[in-house]
Amino acid sequence: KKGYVMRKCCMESNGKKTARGKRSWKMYYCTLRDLILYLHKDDSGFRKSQISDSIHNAIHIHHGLATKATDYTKKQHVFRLVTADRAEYLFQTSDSKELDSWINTINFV
Ligand code: I3P
Repeated sequence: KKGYVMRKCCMESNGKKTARGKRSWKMYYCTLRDLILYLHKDDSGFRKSQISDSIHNAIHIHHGLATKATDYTKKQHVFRLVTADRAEYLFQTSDSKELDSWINTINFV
């Protein structure tokens, strides 16, 4: 699965709250492949200039869980992703269909 999403970091991999100044929403082109969510600046994919970016932003979803972020009311169509190493992210999708699709793809991949 691929597509543009907005992402906000909430917790780092140690379960510690993400530092102030690093909790803003950013747009990424997101690709799920081999249990890894790659976040690129745009859909030009694994272009050379983006390789370090995408590795830096890769999220391992094995033993992670995606759920609708019903408690987050500032934006619509948001899900929360908690990873096995206790990092936590919010992702905003374009509509409710995309929301369900991302959640199901992450949880049942
Ligand atoms: C964050 C940015 C986010 C905001 C976050 C801020 O500031 O304004 O949009 O999250 O609030 O810390 P910065 O750009 O300096 O990282 P919301 O959009 O969810 O309010 P937070 O501190 O409550 O996470």
